Amino acid sequence: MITHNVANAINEQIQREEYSSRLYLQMATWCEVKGFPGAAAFLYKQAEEERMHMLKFVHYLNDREGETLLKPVQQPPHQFESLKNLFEEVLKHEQYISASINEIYHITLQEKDYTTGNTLQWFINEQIEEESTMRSILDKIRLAGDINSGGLFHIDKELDALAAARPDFGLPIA
Ligand code: OFO
Repeated sequence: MITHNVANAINEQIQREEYSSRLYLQMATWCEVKGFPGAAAFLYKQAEEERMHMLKFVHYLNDREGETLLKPVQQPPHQFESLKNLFEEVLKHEQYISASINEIYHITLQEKDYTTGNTLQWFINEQIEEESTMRSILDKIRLAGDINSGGLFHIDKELDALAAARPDFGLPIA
C-alpha cells in the first residue's frame, strides 16, 4: 500500500504528463500548419510518448493500491514566435518535468518508499535522454538560424528521420 503523500505526488505527476502530451500535440499542430512536417511528426510522437509516461504512472499507482485521480489539465499555449522559440519552450518544459520527478524521488526517501523510488529511476534516466534530445535539436536550430534560413529545411528533414525511428505506439501519425 502506497502512502498518501507518495500517491498524491504521483497523481500530480500524472497531471503533468497529461499536460506534456497536450502541449506537444498543440505544438505539433503549429508545426504542421507552419510548414515544418518533420518537426510535426516528431512532436506528434512525443505527445504519444508522454501519454505512455502518464499511463506508466497510472498502472504503477493501481498496482500499489493507490487511487488514481485525474486532475483538470490547463490549456497549453498555441502560438509561438518561431521554431526556435517553440523548442526553447520544449526544453524548458522538460527541465521542469525533470525537477518534478526529482521532487517525487525526494518524497519517496522521506516516506521510506524505496519501491516507488526504484520505479522512479526509469523516469530519472528517461529525463536525461529527453533533455539531451531536445537540447541537441535546439542547438541545431540555433546554428541553422545563424548560418541561413534554408538550414531549417534540413533540420526539419532530420526531425522527420528522428520521428520515423521512434516507436509509433500503435497510433496513426500524420
Ligand atoms: Fe514525460 O517526459 Fe517529457 O515531459
